[in-house]
Amino acid sequence: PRVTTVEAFRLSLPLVHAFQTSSHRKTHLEHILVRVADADGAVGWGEIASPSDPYYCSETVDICWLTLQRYLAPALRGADWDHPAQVRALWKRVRGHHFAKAGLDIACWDLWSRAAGTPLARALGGDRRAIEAGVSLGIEPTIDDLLVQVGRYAAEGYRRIKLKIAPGWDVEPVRAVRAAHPGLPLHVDANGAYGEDQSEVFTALDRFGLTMIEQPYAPGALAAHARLQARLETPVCLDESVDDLDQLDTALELGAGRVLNIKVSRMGGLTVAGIAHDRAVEAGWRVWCGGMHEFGVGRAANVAIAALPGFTLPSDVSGSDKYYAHDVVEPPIRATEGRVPVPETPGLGHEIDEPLVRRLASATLTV
Ligand code: OSB
Ligand code: MG
Repeated sequence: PRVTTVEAFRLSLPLVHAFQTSSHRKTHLEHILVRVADADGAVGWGEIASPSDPYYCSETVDICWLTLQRYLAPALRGADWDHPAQVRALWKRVRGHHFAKAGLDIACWDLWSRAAGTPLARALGGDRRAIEAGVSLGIEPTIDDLLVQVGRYAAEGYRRIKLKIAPGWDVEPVRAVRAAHPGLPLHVDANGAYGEDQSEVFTALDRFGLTMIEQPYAPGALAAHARLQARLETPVCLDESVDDLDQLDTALELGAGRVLNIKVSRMGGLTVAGIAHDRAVEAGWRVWCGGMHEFGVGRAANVAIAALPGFTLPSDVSGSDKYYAHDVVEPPIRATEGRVPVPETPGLGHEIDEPLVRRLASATLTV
C-alpha cells in the first residue's frame, strides 16, 4: 500500500470513575485517533494513547501531535510498503516518540489486515479465540472504597486484580484486599514510585502471594530491579523500564525481573510488541499485555496482540465500560466472565464511529 492521507483527531472522553496512580489523578482522558487512507481507498485506524502530562513517560499528547505532524505522518505519506512490519523503518531516524509511532503503526496494521480480509490478531500470529482480562484499580480515598472496587470487579469475573501502590498506600491496602479475597490473583504496580532505600516495603509485600510486583523502581534502575528480584520470591514485572528491544535485552541479561508488561504504545507499535513477546518468552519470562486506558481503537489493538501464544497472564484489557460510558468503537470491547473475545472479522474487528470522532475532535490535522 501507499498511504496518501493521514488524518489525526484529538479527543477527550470522561472517565466513569476517577483514576489515581502514584503520580496523579485523572477524570478525563485525551487521546489522538489517527486515520490513514491509501491510494486504493483502503482505510485504517490507530490510537495514540499518551498521557496528557509527562508523569508516566516524557511523551505527552501535545508532543505527540507535533511529532506526528512534523515528522511521522510526512515520513509515512507517499511511501510504498508491502507489509506493516516495514513501516517502522520509515521513521527509524526519529529517536523515541513511541506512543506517536504506535498510533501510525496500528493504523497501518489495521489498513493492511482489513484490505487482506484477515483479523488483526491472525495477521500478528495470534491463535487465541478469547483472551483473559484483568483490571487495574487506582488509589482510592480509603481502604473501604478500594474493597468496594475490588469486590465489584472480582464479582464480574475478571481473572486478576492489580492495585496501584505508592509510599503510604502499599502494605495496608494489600493486606486488606488479601484478607477479603484469599484466593484472588492479585498484583501491585508502583509506577516506579520507590527508591532502593525503601525496599523493605517489597520484603513485606513478598508475603501476600502476589502474582508480581510491577515497576517498583524508576525506569532506568535495571540493576536495582535485578538486585530486588534476586532476593524476592514474587516475580518482578517491568513496565516503564522497557520501551525498546535494547532495554529488553539488558533486562533479560541482568535478570531484572521475570515478567514483562508489553504495551503496544510504550514499545512503539504492534510490530515491536510482537518481537518483544518472542524474545521475552524465549528467555523464559512470562508476558501479558498492559494498557494505557485506551479508547476502543487502541484497546482492540491490545486484544489483537494479546492473542499471541506467549501472553499467558491476564492482560489489562478490561471492557470499555470500566473506563468510558460511550466508546468510539462499535461494538464496544466487552469482557464476559473475565474473557474478551478475539474478533474474527478483518482488521481491528470493531467499526470506528467516524461521525462521532469528527464531532468530538477538539483539533484535527491532515497530512
Ligand atoms: O502503569 O500500567 C500502568 C494506565 C496509565 C498509565 C500507566 C498504567 C496504566 C494502567 C491502566 O495500569 C491499565 C489499563 O489500561 O487498563
Ligand atoms: Mg504499569
